[in-house]
Formats: sequence, structure tokens, C-alpha cells
Amino acid sequence: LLLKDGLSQAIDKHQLSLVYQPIIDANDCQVVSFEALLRWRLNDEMIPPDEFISIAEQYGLIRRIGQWVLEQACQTASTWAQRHTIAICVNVSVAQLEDDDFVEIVSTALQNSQLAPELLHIEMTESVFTSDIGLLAEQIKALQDIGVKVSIDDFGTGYSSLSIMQDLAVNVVKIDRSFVQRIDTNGYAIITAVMHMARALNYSVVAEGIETQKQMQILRSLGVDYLQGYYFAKPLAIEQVEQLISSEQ
Ligand code: G
Ligand code: G
Ligand code: MN
Ligand code: NA
Repeated sequence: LLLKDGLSQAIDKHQLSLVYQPIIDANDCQVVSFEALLRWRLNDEMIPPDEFISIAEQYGLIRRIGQWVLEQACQTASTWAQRHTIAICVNVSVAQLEDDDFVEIVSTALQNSQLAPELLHIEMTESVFTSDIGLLAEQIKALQDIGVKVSIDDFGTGYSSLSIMQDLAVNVVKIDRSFVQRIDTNGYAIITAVMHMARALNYSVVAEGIETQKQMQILRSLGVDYLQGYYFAKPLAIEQVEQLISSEQ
């Protein structure tokens, strides 16, 4: 409850910020996008999103926070886009996606920032199984109609199951890092199966949580399109992002 009170003031008190983790093209190792990850600094302490996103959802704060994240992420990405073709991936809870105004909130963020819609990827996260799959399918379609890409996050765990692949026509599947961590054992077969499915359904695949060169090599050999993880970079502050992209091209 204390966190809830603090969180309701976090935007106005400028306690929220975003960090950005690069996503790399598996073929040429170029940075193609960044995932925006929310941070909350409270009394010199960093509260991780795992500890406050669910509180924000529970107390109806996620819409305002989510809108702030979208506006901020699009503004930042639009400054990169002046010189580089780099996309921004924004995590969105299903609670936000189900909001009738969500597509309009996205359109407004795109208009305000002048970011090309193709450079915005929405990552669907959290507990889909509690929600109306028909409504989600419509919202995803509406986002794609304005040119935005939609990813399914943490694929293969929890809510993010095979039935999602059947019911929702997303653009990108992000393989959960738990499979990458176990690529020496069962993870290999599971990722191989996901690759077959993704090819057949015409999805791009991102593997998350890559921490070693060996994991990277195996994932490349399996034909994974994009790679993300501490092996390449941790989530970065905006200044570090600018250094990285200006040194790249
Ligand atoms: O950055 P970190 O690894 O601590 O993120 C943990 C979790 O928090 C991830 O699952 C991520 O999807 C979620 N998360 C991070 N930023 C946001 C955000 O802006 N909105 C939502 N809804 N979830 C986020
Ligand atoms: O669920 P989602 O994929 O949005 O979660 C992103 C979270 O994963 C971020 O909090 C980020 O800090 C974390 N993360 C990113 N790369 C790695 C990695 O290589 N290893 C581990 N353990 N966590 C990672
Ligand atoms: Mn994510
Ligand atoms: Na997530």
C-alpha cells in the first residue's frame, strides 16, 4: 500500500525513467532495436518493475504509467531515427491493451514524436489467460493496421502458450530466457520446435537472455533472427545508447 501511494506520484515527481537494452540482428550483429525497460527510483533506491508493475495493474495506475512510457519511448526513438533505422520495443500489459483508448494512445504518441509506426514494436506481457482473446485479437489487428508491430513476450511460459499462436496473429515471438538458459538440455529441442512453428506461421523470432558466446552460436545455428541478452549488453542509460549507435554506423 505504501508502494501504491508512492507509485501514484512517481510520474509527477520525475522518479520514473527508461533504460534500453539492444536487440541484435543474428546475421550481421548490427543493433536493430532497443527494448525500453521501466525503472522507478524512490528515496535513492531502484525498485524493479517486477515489484511495481503488478501493483500498478492492481490499483489502476498502469494506464497512466503506460502512457508515460509510450510517450517517452517514442520521443527517444524519434531522435535516434533522424540518423539510424532503429526500432523501439515497448512492454505493454494486457490491462493496457484491453483499454478501448489504447490504439488512440499509441497513435497520439506516434504523432507527438513523429516516429514512423514501423519503428514501434509493442511487446505483450503478463497474464493473457484472464482476458478476452477476441478483444485482444482486434486490438492487435488495429495496431498492425496503423503500421505498428506486435510481439509476444516470454513465449513458452505462463500465459504465453501455444494457444496464443493459434488465436493471435502477432509479428514477433520472443523466446523466454528460461529456454536459452537450458539450451544444453531440453531447451534445444524446445527452441527448435518454436523455430519450425514460427517459420510456418511467418513470425520473426527473438531469443532473450543470452549470456554466453556458446548460447549465441547455438541460437544462430537454429536460425533465430534476433538476439538479446547480457552477453551483448545490459539495459543502458540513454547516453550509453547514443554512444553505442554513433560508434556502430
Ligand atoms: O527490466 P527488468 O528485467 O527488471 O523487467 C522485468 C519485467 O518488467 C519484464 O518482464 C518486463 O516485461 C516488465 N517491464 C519492464 N518495463 C515495463 C513497462 O514499461 N511496462 C510494463 N507493462 N512492463 C514492463
Ligand atoms: O520479460 P522481459 O523479456 O520483458 O524481461 C526483460 C528483463 O530481462 C529485463 O529486466 C532485463 O534486465 C532482463 N534481462 C535481459 N537480458 C538478460 C540476460 O541476459 N540475463 C538475465 N538473467 N536477465 C536479462
Ligand atoms: Mn519484454
Ligand atoms: Na515481460
